[in-house]
Amino acid sequence: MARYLLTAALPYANGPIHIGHLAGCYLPADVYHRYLKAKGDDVLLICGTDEHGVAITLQARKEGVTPQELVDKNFKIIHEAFQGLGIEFSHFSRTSREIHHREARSFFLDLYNKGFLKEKTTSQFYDPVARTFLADRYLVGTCPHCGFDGAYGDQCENCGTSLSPDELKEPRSVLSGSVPEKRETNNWFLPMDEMLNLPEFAKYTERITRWKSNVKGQFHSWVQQGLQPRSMTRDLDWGVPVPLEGAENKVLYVWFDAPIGYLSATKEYMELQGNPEGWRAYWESEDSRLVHFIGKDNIVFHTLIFPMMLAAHDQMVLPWQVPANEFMNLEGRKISTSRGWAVWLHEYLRDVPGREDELRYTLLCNLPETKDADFSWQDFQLRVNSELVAILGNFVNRVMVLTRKLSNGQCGDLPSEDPNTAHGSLSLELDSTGKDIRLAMEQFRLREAMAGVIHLARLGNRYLAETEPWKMLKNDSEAASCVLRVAAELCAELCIALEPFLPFTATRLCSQLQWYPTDHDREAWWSTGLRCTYLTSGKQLGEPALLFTPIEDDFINAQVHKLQSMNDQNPQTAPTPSDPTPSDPTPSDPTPSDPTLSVPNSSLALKPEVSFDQFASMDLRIATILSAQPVPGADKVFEIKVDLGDEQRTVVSGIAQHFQPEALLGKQVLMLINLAPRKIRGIVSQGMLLLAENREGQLVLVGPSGTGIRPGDKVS
Ligand code: B3M
Ligand code: ZN
Repeated sequence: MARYLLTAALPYANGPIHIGHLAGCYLPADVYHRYLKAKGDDVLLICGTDEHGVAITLQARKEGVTPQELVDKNFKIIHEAFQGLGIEFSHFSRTSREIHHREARSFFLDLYNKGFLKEKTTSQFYDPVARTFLADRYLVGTCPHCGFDGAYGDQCENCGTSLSPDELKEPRSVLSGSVPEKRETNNWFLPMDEMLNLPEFAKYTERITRWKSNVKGQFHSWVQQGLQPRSMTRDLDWGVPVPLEGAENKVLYVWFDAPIGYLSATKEYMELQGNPEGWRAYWESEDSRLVHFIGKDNIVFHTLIFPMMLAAHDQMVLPWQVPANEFMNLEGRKISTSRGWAVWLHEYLRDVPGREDELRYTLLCNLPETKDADFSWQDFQLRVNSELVAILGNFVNRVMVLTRKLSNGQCGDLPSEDPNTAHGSLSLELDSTGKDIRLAMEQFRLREAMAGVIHLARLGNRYLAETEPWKMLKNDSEAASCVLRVAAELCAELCIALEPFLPFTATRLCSQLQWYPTDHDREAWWSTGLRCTYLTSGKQLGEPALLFTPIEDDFINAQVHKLQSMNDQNPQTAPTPSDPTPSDPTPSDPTPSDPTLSVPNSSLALKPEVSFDQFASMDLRIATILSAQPVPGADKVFEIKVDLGDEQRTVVSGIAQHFQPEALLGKQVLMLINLAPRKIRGIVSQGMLLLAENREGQLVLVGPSGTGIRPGDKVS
């Protein structure tokens, strides 16, 4: 039994939760938590709202309420929405609570007393009318890149470029509209450059080899860029006051206090449990595994800044894993809350009651684990109708209805053990699929694990199709009853396998079977793969009922219409396509999605028909890879030189997270050579390499190596 402390990024209480947040971290955290619990591990999942920082004060201003009123309102909406979707935290706290303020202050003082926080004077923009220093977001002006008048001090939302306040032309204060002046102010800086060498931190970086490549990539690119001391205090009046003399009117930087929220929430939980020292086992003991579930924009804070803070503090556990996800888009476009381009969880739960697992399922099937993914209402309908209804629901319903017909809902006897029968081979396949599911879970490949669970039901359908018990009902009822018992056992097994992913369905299935797994049943299945006999001969099953019903076209159309009309209400800000990614990345996202490589996200989503002429206009050739090398500052793409027989070309291809450069040398690959050249990362890319994506989201070469084909040969 291992001990785990799981955390899910503390959502800002500046607004509700949307599907992008869910796919980014909350759903994976919940699934993993349920899985570890089922396996019998000692595990906590900690979360809460992040209630400080400029994100809150700006939104409160916009809504004309106080920051406190805003966070009180959103805490409630967020917390209830999570509960509604079955996201189960061990504890859900808030960073505005007294215990958190106390904890954050004492953490800061501890680092200060150890010499890790250095005071420095810098000059910052100051609003002489509002009499306050201005955070980057409180400055607007003209973007030096695109000329948009309304760019913020940290980013231009028109062209996506990240800015520093000094780059803004004609800066104005958001608060008073006045022209800001520069004034000197003191703040306290964390010397990140020096802290890289802390022994605790250095030891921790060895774990990083085991991490997902997107996380590793960002970590390394931050370190390679060279770390700078970073200010951990701000001139703001909303947050945790800095516990030092001479720091009046200053608060802790929100990214200093927020991750400490994981610790203060654990302490609060343990106090509520009547075990005030209980947090130590999770935060201080060497055998504890700290896992941060986050989205990719939070990677630097969870792999560098917070671990450095922990390393500088006493005896703290540093992250064991940071399974960060990429972004979830919506209908092919970036989710944008300001543009109304989002599906809000609390609205979904209100408008589509009783379909919690349908949303969980669609998101789990599309988790952006290795690259940005997409949610569309059409895919939602397809997933529900052709997978949940047609595979899972259909299997269970057939078993329930046939058992009712045959024996009034009573279970028959099990057949004798014989590997050469249909149930023998079913059993072998169930074993091996179960093994795949468990391995995928251990490696944080939740999408694949979800697919594996549906495959169990698919195997059940196949078994029924082979044995055709409906034909035996009359003349060989004993054989039919054995077959249906085997199938009912699989339904029971599905209760266990489904629980971490689709808990509402698991509960409904249990009550249909009138059977509930014990802790031992769960533990055996999830930790060792032991499949028990769950039911007994003569056991009475419950009433058959449909687990899922199809989603009608009208529903989908209404949802798409709602999105569109929300978007129309924000006319000056039409959604931008999410791909290709515009211009330079922000520092927290050094890896924009690569426009040269288009792989369909879902094998089910067919593209529209093309004419023969359209097809014939594509010049497809065989290319041999001559060299592949990383592109500085972009960890997803390689610069690749290829031989096309009578010419050599360069392409920039987004395959860097799937191959070592050496593994590509000499390989043949399909290439679209008449794609218009385009500049990517400053390199002109002259074509596109075509690869296949397997079920795990890994790219695979599909070139014809070894078949006597030469570079430049046509493909038609
Ligand atoms: N509130 C940012 C976010 O919601 C931030 C996470 C804090 S985790 C300690 O993306
Ligand atoms: Zn701009």
